Amino acid sequence: MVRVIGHVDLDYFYAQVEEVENPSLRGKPVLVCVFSGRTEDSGVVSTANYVAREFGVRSGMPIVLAKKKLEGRDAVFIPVHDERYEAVSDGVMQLVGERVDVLEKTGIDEAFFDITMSSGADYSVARTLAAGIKTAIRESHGLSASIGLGRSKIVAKIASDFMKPDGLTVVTPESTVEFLGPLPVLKLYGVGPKTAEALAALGIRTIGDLASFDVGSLHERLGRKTAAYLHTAARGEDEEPVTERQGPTQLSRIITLKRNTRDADEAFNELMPAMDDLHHRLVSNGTSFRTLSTIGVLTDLSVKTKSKTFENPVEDLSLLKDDVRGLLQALSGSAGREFRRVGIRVSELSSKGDQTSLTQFY
Ligand code: DGT
Ligand code: CA
Ligand code: CA
Repeated sequence: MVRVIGHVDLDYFYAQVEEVENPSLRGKPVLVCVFSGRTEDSGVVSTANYVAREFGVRSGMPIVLAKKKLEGRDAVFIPVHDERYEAVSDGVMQLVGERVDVLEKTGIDEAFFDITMSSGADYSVARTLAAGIKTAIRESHGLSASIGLGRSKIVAKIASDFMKPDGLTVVTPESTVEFLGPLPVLKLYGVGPKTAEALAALGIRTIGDLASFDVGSLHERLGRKTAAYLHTAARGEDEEPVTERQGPTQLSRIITLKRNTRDADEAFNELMPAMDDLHHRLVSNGTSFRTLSTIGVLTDLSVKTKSKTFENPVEDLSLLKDDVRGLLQALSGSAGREFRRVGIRVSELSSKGDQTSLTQFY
């Protein structure tokens, strides 16, 4: 099955958090710095906003050098506030986690996600979901993020970096080879300066050069494993799954209706098998949930949801058919358009024997 993998990365993260904290900083060069304390200016730039980057300032640059580049520019130098960034990171990750099938956090400001199921493997639905994630991050944290979507982690990661800041780059399976082709090999995950140099010696500079290079000769020069990896990566065909590190935070099922409709009962009847399937998944894992949502993808591909939160964890989803029907009716009433797809989602999950999360509920 074709997958829809995403990579989300917050823009100029530490500096942007500082701008949210103090909006008067906007428009000025802002540099978040790790001051080593040896002398007033010793230390390095942790990150800088895009205004400062215009003047050549980069992460890791000595503060002294950055000061030179920004002389007379009214630049602001701020010490790092790690706890602040951690808290924002937690909030953003939770919010993204609630909107995707699987989330894999890979750094303080970035994560891979899989939305194959929730998009029904439809890249136009996936684009809408990703735009919704960006909006949610902006609305609840005031931050811009860049998102890339593609068939694999390699493609998603390159795509999120492609149009920074505030980017949304969707690389469909069909356009993958064309998208990757002109990019330098250094953009490929796992290709550092050393490998890039070895490849340059073979006349390989772009990912396209790599994709069309004879695999046999690549084996000879770089060894079997590296060659095999590079060959697959150059086509964006890596199979590496997105893996949740702490168990899922939500589970969902979405289906495409036989025909577009505003009729909630008709939609409900078609959703039933998916609801049963989700019920069995929950029972077999011993998982209960507190929030039940229905999802409607409308004919204009906009995505709407209605949710209901229960006071205590619910173990038996099959008892909630009337609630699901009611949520679908409310959704259809407020949507103003026909449904194209409908779905069901349970979140705020807890598992039997998971005492810590159970006690949190009481
Ligand atoms: P972006 O994603 O290019 O818009 O900019 P950032 O600043 O978000 O860069 P990213 O995603 O590579 O790093 C996330 C945060 O990690 C960044 O805001 C500050 C910190 N960081 C990144 N590189 C360095 C570094 O070289 N030194 C230190 N101390 N911190 C760094
Ligand atoms: Ca970033
Ligand atoms: Ca990052």
